[in-house]
Amino acid sequence: MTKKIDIEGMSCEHCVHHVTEALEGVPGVESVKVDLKGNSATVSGAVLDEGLMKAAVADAGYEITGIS
Ligand SMILES: [Cu+2]
Repeated sequence: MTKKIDIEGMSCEHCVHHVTEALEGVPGVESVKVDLKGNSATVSGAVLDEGLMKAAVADAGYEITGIS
């Protein structure tokens, strides 16, 4: 499955790197593509746990404001 995640707090490529690493560390996530201008990320994997993704991004210092 693939989900689009809205993320608040990203301002530069370092943020993109942090968010990408955070999401890649979530069990089940196979690929992550962060869109800095769109304040979003596209995440793919067999299983995507919204709670784990929210927690991982929060730990990195950003906020998931929506998942669709
Ligand atoms: Cu930054």
